[in-house]
Amino acid sequence: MSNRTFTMIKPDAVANGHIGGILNMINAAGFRIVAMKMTQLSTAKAGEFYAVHAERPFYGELVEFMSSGHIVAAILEKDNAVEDFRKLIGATNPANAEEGTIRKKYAESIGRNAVHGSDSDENAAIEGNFFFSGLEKF
Ligand code: DAT
Ligand code: MG
Repeated sequence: MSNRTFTMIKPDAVANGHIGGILNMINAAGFRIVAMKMTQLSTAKAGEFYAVHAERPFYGELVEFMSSGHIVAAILEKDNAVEDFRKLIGATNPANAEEGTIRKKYAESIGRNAVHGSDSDENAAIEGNFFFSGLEKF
């Protein structure tokens, strides 16, 4: 069990002015922000980040959406970070997300679902390294 995970605040939530609200929920749940940046992904970079979904029918839509505007990328620290953060963000489809989760509050749809959260310790490390250099991760 690692104590770090990786998140993105997605273009829908950034465009709708929810960066502050989402960061408040992240801090209130006990996560420390280790590293953070705001940037916009090219379609190539978004495609690389989501390469694991390349064969899924929604891949094109996902890549287009994730490169459509600014995102906030961050590495978060807490005991049991990956599992606890997945609980905090809620189900992929906000229609199934529990009360009190970030997606319940801020997601618009299954595609425009406000936040990303890594699904394993291995992917948390890969995804954190995709956005941040060693110098930034202290
Ligand atoms: P999660 O982000 O909860 O880990 P995932 O890894 O299964 O979900 O999918 C990655 C993203 O792809 C998800 O956050 C939104 C998009 N997506 C997933 N299923 C979708 C669908 N059926 N239609 C449109 N977009 C979808
Ligand atoms: Mg996933």
